[in-house]
Amino acid sequence: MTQPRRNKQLHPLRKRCNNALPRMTPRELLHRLSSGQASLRAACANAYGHHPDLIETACTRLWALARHYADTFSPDDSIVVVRAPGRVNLIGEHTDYNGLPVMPMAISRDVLVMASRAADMSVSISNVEGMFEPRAFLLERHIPPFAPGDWGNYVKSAMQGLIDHWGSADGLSGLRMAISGNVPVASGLSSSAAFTIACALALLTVHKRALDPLQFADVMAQSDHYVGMASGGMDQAASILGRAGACLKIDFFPLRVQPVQLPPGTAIVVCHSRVKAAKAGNARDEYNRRVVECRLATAVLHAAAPSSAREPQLLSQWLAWDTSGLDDAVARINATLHPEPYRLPELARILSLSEEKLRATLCTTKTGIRCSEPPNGFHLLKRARHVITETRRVEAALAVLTAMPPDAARRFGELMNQSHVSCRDDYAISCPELEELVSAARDAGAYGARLTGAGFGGCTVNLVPADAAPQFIQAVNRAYYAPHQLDHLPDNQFIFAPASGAGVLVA
Ligand code: NG1
Repeated sequence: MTQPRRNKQLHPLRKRCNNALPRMTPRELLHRLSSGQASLRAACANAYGHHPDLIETACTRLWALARHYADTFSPDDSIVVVRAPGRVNLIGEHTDYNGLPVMPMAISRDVLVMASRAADMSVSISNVEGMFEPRAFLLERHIPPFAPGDWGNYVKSAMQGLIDHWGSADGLSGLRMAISGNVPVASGLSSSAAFTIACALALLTVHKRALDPLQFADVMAQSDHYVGMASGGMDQAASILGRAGACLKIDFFPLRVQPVQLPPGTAIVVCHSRVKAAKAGNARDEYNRRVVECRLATAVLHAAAPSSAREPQLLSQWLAWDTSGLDDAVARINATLHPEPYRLPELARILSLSEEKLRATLCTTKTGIRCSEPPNGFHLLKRARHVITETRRVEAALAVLTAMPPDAARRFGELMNQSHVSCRDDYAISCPELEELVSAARDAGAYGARLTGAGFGGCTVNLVPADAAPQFIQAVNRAYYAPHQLDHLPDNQFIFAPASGAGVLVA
């Protein structure tokens, strides 16, 4: 059990709330917003950047949040306001749950939570946009989930994650929370991580409890299992540890973060395919199956050449004992795993396990979801090859962005293009719409274009010359959105600069 640290100096993410305002009521916040108070604008600038449009948008959202809170709960509660951003992954796809590196950046779209201490242990949540029905539950040591797929489980997962970390719900009281978000949902931009982190940060801030940001990211990655995902920790790390102006090279076990600059004169444009990559249903099954295939590949690789060390659970652990480096690891994967899909009887024989044992262990995710054998069998060679070559591309991207040669944009873009091919051909996570978008982006002059996030829909991420970004957007609009009659929709394309991570606006 970990005791909460109460030292004020260690307040969570204090560095990010340098300009945080003291606790106030929604009524006072509305008053300050209507009078355009400088300290409020400074808090917004600190979180979102100094451009007047960004500050205006932030103030408008805060206004709606305060009004909603006042109408739903009370205008006179003593409230905190926290935010947590979504993220876009530049390179390093499906590597995180293998313990291997990623390179995302936090984005300016985020989830805002206004919260106050409840008089009892109840947590009540209301959504400004009306996308989600209100929910209420009790804070307790073990919080029973709502029905599977219920959005309220994301709030519960945040609270349960922190309670598990502390080992008890002692000293906590419930919360009243109003939530507002503008991260597109089911698009691969981590709206769910932004959501859970903002809820957890609200609980921390209301109770003035401390958590080191790296530890916070670890706790939040663990809490994801509450909603049945066997994901890695990229989304949580990016949302919590994001830096304005920098993307992040993130390594796992232990979690480490290295900020890196994008090539000068480039911009990141994200294009939404408008195919929903919903994490309930098929996309989740496909995601969990990739996780299982990687574990099976690790076991088969280890069985072929056992090391004296403990049996590896993750491809990162298998790699660590293969001291000869990534190129050699790719060669060993190609030499050891056969291209034909693996069937359970063959796997059981190779791993000296009964089929039942295999189903109950390697074919079951950490969250207890049993992954049945796909009709065509498990694709181990392709999945393992993607993960290891993707790791090599992340390391190559880091080298390019650290050395920053004159042709850094072209070289980084080329690595993104190679990543996309591997995601499509070896990991099989693309879809026709993403393919169309990627080729539209290449035709429109992107240095690099690839799907981003889990795949099966969602967004592409594109590295483009900054001064040509508006023309790029128009060209992709003509090539993709207009022919699909999607061009009337809002939020098809975004220009994102790396944004700061989760933080506190009103403490
Ligand atoms: P998305 O679906 O893009 O939020 C998912 C995982 C990540 C990572 C990527 C693939 C969740 C919540 N997140 O991201 O951890 O594995 O896929 O790189 O499932």
